[in-house]
Amino acid sequence: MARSNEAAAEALTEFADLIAIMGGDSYRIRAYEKAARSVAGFAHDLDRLDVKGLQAIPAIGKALAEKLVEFRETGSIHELDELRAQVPAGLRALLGIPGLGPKKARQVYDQLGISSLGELLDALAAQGLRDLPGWGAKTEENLTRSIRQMQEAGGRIPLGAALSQAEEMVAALEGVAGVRRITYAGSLRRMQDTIGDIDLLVASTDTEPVMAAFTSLRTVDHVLAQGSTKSSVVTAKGIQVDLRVVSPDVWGAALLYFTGSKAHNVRIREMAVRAGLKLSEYGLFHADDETLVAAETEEDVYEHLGLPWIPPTLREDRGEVEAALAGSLPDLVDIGHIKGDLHMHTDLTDGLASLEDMVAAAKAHGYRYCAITDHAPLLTMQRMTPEKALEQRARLAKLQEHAGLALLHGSELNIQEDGSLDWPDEFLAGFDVLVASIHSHFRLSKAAMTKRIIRAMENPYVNVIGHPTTRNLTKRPPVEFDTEEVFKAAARTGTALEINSFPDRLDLSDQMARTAREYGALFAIDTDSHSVVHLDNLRFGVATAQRGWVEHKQVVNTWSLRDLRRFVERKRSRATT
Ligand code: DGT
Ligand code: CA
Ligand code: CA
Ligand code: ZN
Repeated sequence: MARSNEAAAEALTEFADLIAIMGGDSYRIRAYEKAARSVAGFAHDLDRLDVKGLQAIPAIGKALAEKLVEFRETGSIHELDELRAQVPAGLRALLGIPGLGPKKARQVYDQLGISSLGELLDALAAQGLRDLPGWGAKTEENLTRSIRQMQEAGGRIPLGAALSQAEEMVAALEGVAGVRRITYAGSLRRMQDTIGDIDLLVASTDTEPVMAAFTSLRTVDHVLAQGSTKSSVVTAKGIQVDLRVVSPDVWGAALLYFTGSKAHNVRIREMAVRAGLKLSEYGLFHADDETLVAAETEEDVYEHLGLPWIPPTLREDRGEVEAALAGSLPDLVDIGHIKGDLHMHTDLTDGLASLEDMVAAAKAHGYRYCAITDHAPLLTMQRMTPEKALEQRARLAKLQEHAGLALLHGSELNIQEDGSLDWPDEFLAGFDVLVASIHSHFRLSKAAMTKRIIRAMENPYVNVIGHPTTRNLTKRPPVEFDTEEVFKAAARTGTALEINSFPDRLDLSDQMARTAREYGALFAIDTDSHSVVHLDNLRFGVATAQRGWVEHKQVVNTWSLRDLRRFVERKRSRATT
């Protein structure tokens, strides 16, 4: 989405909130909310449209179109500024607190004089809100939970942003004199979906120049601590980075220690103790005479603990030590196993690249096949039609002649509130493969959501459920459904669950994938690419799958084209017999 669309959507949302807080009429509030969503989902850059063009966007009438033009030209909207001026600053400070909403914000401000998040938290702690009209103990609880969720997510950085920051720093320090090895450790090496801080590890015998180079990197905003073996900085993007320098001969022990997780470390340290050994970041030692047993490589340390090397993505003390001891670690999916991407968009809907460019990019990634899955008509702002889909199919057939990989024609269908889909089965039958996803009605009851997803999976033409929980790590919590029911149905109907590789989605999450796997579900690790560069996100999806213990044979897009086609055919034929 273009940045200007995002900014305009934000202004419209603020409009809606301010009208609500002033007790304005609900029809107007809804109109602004709807317009905000419409603008946010609009595929083209608003900047290119005049008042007339803007009115072609759903939910944008003439008055709103004029406001959008004003916003673009002056950077603000007069009427919005006036509204802002009418709302006291303390009340405005309460806007945007998750779970509060404009009406409740007004209540706590008017009746209790609360005008900051801190005051609100104090009042919650003192159970001082439950007696307000319309509130109760449950309301307090829900609000506390929402705020906690925001605060927990607040300090953590999505994996994608952390990784590019870390790689940039590693590249800048690699050449510094005396640096023998350098890598990132911690939750980033374990590829957790969000990262608290980045941990860099350097092997060197000369710490001084490394520390000097680290603390004076261009991306460093300020230095928190500088020592001879440990320093911490905060980058311009607000990310904390810790750097440790260790002696090259203890590299393995240090890497193991600083990769964590803490829980994994505790487990293997206990194993060491039981074996009469002692494990620290300096090595594995005999407990009695402190002689060194192993330190140089991770493999060495694990081996002397009686364990095979355990991949970092598994190191969470979620059974990996037991599995390693039993020789039953999962045969994890790896990036090299992926034979094609089953979820890619083009500029026919909200993608940025042409069909030709997306196909070329898939080929450049060495794929055997790829599926083009533009949005279907029910996502109305994308303006898909059957004619356009058929025309795309013809273009794809033409491209196939010289493609060098199999081009599959698909679509990303919209799972409606009741679980039905965009097109009738006869039309769906013309596609090679279909993804179906939730793009609306995120807040159904758990029971209704479960039924909705299962109904979609029961459609014989749906092969993959896209981003199954619709979570966005910085914006939206996951939708709620009965995981057991849904994952069982996925296995039963032969519908793969997507592990969406977009770094702010990673959906299914690691833990959800682990559960789904236990119910026998299959997976598709897709990028949901909306541009050529997004294809590179695959590694995030693969890492998430690994963290969910997913094996390569459980991932349908590691299969040969023939097996993938059989997977599609089997589901279709089961339905017609
Ligand atoms: P984060 O930064 O919150 O995303 O998570 P981590 O796992 O990167 O944690 P962090 O940065 O506090 O520490 C990096 C690693 O260092 C951690 O995964 C394990 C190790 N570590 C840190 N503190 C302790 C500790 O008190 N005990 C043990 N056993 N290991 C620790
Ligand atoms: Ca960390
Ligand atoms: Ca750290
Ligand atoms: Zn998509």
